[in-house]
Amino acid sequence: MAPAARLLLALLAAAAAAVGPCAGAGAGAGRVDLWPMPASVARGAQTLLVSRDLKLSTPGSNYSDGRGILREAFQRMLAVVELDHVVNGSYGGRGSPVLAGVRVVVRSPNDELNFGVDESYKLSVPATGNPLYAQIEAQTVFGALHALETFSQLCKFDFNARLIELHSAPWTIMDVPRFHYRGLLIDTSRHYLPVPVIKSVIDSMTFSKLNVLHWHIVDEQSFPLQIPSYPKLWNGAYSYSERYTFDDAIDIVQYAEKRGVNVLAEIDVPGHALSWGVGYPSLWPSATCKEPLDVSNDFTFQVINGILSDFGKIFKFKFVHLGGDEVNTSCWTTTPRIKSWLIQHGMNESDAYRYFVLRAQKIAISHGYDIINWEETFNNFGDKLDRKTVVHNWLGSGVAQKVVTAGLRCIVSNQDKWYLDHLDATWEGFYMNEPLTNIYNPEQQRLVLGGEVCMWGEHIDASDIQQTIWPRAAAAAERLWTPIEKLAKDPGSVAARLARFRCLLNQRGVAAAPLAGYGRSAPS
Ligand code: CP6
Repeated sequence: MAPAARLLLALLAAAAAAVGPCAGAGAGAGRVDLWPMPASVARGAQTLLVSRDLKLSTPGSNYSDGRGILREAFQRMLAVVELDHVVNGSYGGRGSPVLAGVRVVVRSPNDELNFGVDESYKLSVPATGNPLYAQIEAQTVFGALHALETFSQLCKFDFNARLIELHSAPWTIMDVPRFHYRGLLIDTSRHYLPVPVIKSVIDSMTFSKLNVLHWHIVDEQSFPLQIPSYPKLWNGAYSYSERYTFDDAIDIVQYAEKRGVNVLAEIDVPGHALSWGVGYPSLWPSATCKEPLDVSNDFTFQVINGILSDFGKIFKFKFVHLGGDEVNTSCWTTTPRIKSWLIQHGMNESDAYRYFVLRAQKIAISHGYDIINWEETFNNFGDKLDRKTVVHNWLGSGVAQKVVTAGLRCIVSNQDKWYLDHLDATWEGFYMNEPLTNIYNPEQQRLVLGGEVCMWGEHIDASDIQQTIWPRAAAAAERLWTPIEKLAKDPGSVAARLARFRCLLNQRGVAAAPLAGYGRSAPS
């Protein structure tokens, strides 16, 4: 191409981008506008109209929907596609077939969510038939929820005609996640997040099929959760109002479960736990040296046991996260009482760190949990970790390969790519971060459970958490959902589709930020 022509094309592309990608968001004809991209998609060329009385039917389903998970998800789907905005009677004269309803067949009667539940589904939207019904088949209701989300993304609201159109029927979509663990971390210790904000984060996760909310509840700065076994722990909250009751926590978990989202609770020990001592000062090594938690005192482990016992009544996920990162043991050696305990037990500082982590692991296992620990525990004494341990990477790339070579399971969150608090980390970087880098053996690949993007709370709160999470978390969500052979090698080729998904989030009330470099320049 001649340089002048290339320049002209570049200018045209820049002009189109400057208009903003939402301009074309409603059109949808002739392209696959789904995020994350399903495992397999076939489509045709027929436009359908979606009935404003779209029906849910469940013929011959083994699943009774006693908790209303499916019915409520269907109602939420109707709300996000804005069926209530469709004007009565406006179907006349359009001549397009009208989709009357969605038939859902769920094979398993079990509606208990947990790690590894079957999330696969098949969604077909025929182009002919009278009445015309979309068909969803899934092993579990949680696969059916993903199918409803995919269906909602096929529906395009036409603001002119006040109709919902569904282009490119017939559709046949077969879908299954690449990884079982697709997480997002929130941090309620550095800034309190009100319950409705946490719920809105959960809602937004379902739009890109993320399925684990990692709740970093407590840290050095505040202890916001009520623990009935040790009722003074939440004295470490910022204020009386910046706290979660036991019932709030149950409410959040149930809210998440009904949407197919597991809640992973974390207590980060022995470091990152200073706030515990506000209510129980004997957990501190001394009044002047306050973390890590006192390793020499049995009371420390009684409190951990009490917390995990109460967790058992709230958090039904198979895993609990016990932290274990960034432990600076100097308070242990500078506090004479603890120093002599170490000598008496023949331990140096790193022995005591290991002793603490392993004792906490045993307590968690006694309450029926498998454990997740941050990677420092593996880096320091990986061979001693309980075999139920999942190692949570964060310090950079490369450790996953070492973890699976050692036969342990792993979750990937390398901070150079998947830390949302790094504001200069780009969506392209989020998209391209591959959890199986340098892991080729299929058995070892299976030990990588998935990955998680992390929204640490030091610099964000309720006012800006959603715009900091989205759209970059969605870029990671496609990496974790879509088969690797269908992922873009060049993120530029998915920019327009992600930008349209970003607009969809805005339409649904999620304050997702514009894609930097696409439709707007990056803030400098
Ligand atoms: N808090 C806790 C943090 C971090 C970690 N643990 C953290 C460290 C470095 C960066 C971001 C977050 N704020 N408890 C590390 C897992 Cl860059």
